[in-house]
Parts: sequence; C-alpha cells; structure tokens
Amino acid sequence: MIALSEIDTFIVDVPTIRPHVLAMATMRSQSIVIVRIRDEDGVEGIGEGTTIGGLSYCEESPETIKVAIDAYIAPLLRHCDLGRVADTMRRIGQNVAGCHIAKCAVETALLDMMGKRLGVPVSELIGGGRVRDRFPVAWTLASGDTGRDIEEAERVMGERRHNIFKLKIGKRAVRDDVAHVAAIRRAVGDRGSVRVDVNQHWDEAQADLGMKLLEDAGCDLVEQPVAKGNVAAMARLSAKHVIPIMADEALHGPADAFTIAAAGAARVFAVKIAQSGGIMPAYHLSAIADAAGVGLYGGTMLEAGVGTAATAHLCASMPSLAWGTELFGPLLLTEEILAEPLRYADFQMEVPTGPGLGIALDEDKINFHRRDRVTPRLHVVAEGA
Ligand code: MUC
Ligand code: MG
Repeated sequence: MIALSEIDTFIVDVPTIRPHVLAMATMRSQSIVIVRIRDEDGVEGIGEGTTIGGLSYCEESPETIKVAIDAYIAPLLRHCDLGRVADTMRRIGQNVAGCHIAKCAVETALLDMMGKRLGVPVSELIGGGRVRDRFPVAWTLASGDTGRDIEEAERVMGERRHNIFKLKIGKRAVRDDVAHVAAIRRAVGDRGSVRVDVNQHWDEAQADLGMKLLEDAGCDLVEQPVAKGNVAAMARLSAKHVIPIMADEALHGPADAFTIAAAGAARVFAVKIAQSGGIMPAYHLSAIADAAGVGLYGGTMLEAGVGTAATAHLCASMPSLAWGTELFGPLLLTEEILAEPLRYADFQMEVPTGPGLGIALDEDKINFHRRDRVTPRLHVVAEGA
C-alpha cells in the first residue's frame, strides 16, 4: 500500500503570445490547473487539468476543476493505494460523476509517480509501451486576420516547426469563412495540410454548404462542424461528403467513441486526455477507433507543458496516429512553465524519455504565475494606467 502524503492544487495564469480567436471565445491567457501529489516515500507526481475560455468550451472551468480535486477527489485519495492507479481511478469514478478534466489531472499525476517509482516513461505503462518517439504537430492559425495568419504560417514553416495548419472558423458567414480558408490554402500550396475546426458552430445546412465549399478549396479535414450531440447529422454529413469529419467535443471517452464509430459519424477522432477523463480512457477510446477503422489524431485543450507531455506519452503508445497531433499548447504561451521545454524540431515533437512524464516544473515561473500568489506582481501595469 502506497499512501498519500500531500496534495496541492493551484491555478496558473499565463498570457498567450497573441489573441487566439475561437468561435466560442477569444483567449488572451490560459488558466492551467496543476496538481502535485506526493506519496509517503516522497515520490512526487504532477498533473495538469486545463480547459479553454473559462466555461465557454465545456462544463468544467479552471475553478471547478480545482474544487473537484480539493473537495471530492483528494479525500478519496487518502484511502487509496496510490501504487494501483487503475483501481484508484475506478474508486474515484464510483464517487465523482463527470469532472473529466479534474480526473485527468489526478490520473496524470499518479501515472507520473508510478513511472518515477518504476524508472520508466509513462508511455511504457500504456498498452504495452511506446511505438513511436516523435510525431507531427499541427499549428492553429487563429489570429482573426487572414494576412496575419499567412505570415504566421510562413514563419513556422520556415522554422521547420509546423506544416499542418488548423484554422478556427464558425464565427463568420460560411462563405466568408471559406474565403479565408481558401486564401491560406493557396498561400500554403503543396507545402502543407490545411484543416478547419468549426467548434460546433454550424447547423446541418451550413455544414452541408461549408463542407462542399471547403472540399473545393482543398481543405483536408473538418473538425466538429455541428453540435456535439447531433451524431445523426454528423453521420449524414460523413456519408455525403468526401472531406472527412473529425469528432472532438462529441468525444468524452470510450462510450462516445463506440457510439460515433458505430453510427459512422466521424472518420477521424481527436483524442484528448482531458475530455476523455484521463490517459487510460483516452487509450481505450483510441483502441475502439482503431478497431473501427477511424483515423487518430492527438488533440489538445491548449494545455501547457505538463498536459502536453502527458498527451505526448499517450500518442507515443496509440495504435496509429495517421492524422498527427496538435500538441503545440506550450508554444502559444508567453512563458514556459517547464524547467526544460518540450522539444519541437523538423515538424515533429519529441516524446520525453525520462521516468514518469520526464519533465519538471520551473518553480520560479510557477510561483510567479500562481493565481493564489500573495506577493503582488509588480511588473503588471493596470489597464488604463
Ligand atoms: C479545439 O477545439 O480543438 C485545439 C487547438 C486549438 O487551437 O484549440 C483547441 C481546441
Ligand atoms: Mg476542436
């Protein structure tokens, strides 16, 4: 029995390098929930639970993630054997409904501890071990301005960092959005892949028109065009159009994966550990996709280094990864919260190789950006000053 010694949960607010314009929110900063769990032997695990745009993306916010862990999950951990991660998560699941992002943060920390205790990377604890050490990483163009997006695409292609681009659309009229995508597609040419994410903002008729026009414009993939619950519309659109639909918000773990795959509602799944409720449920989701012939993609909730490393370990062990990943979260932030940044080179991200997640926090940065920090941030000038 390995007993809990300490658990600390806190929110870290970090500005983004530019406004990130999504259909449901414009992000100017990211709020990252970090959980640190220490066992009786002094082994420490770190997890991250992060969502997008407060409460605008899903039912959990940074604040509710912290409350769920502090008030409901931490007391349960006091009675669990932390050396048995699956059993601990099963017990949490019996007592806490939903709260997938909070559960993901805790499971990540427990797997980090287990990997450190065994001296192996987390990827070796998933599905028999890793099958790849690096993978492609998409970049999201979402400045809100076509010209600026093209400049950004040129810059990151020049740096050999990204050649897969995800464009955030759904805010404007369908034809205006498609004109924006077509301009970027023309600028990128055959140097890369251009995909879109509608974040559920179309109805079926808009999606029908949008998918036809996007196909003509040379777009490769349409992510979550309609409401997450409208599986029937996703199935009709998938049957009608050549361009594949990728499910994102519709996927909250293996049960949704089964329903969507069985309905033929998506030909690609964005696998997110946060939405799935952890690395292990996300792995099970990916196995269902693989069995159903659905393509796999490593998705992000725009996590910072901890959550991104956790997803990287999953992606290293997933059965296939035909559509690559979008694990660029840390690159969207002005501050790196890891002591050593994750490595991006040659259009790929490298999976850390050290025990556990293979990462460490930059304690100074964390202390500085913690929301509950007591000392005032002297360098922050009040708006209008
Ligand atoms: C989403 O819906 O996929 C992922 C990349 C990005 O820019 O936003 C997220 C959320
Ligand atoms: Mg998405």
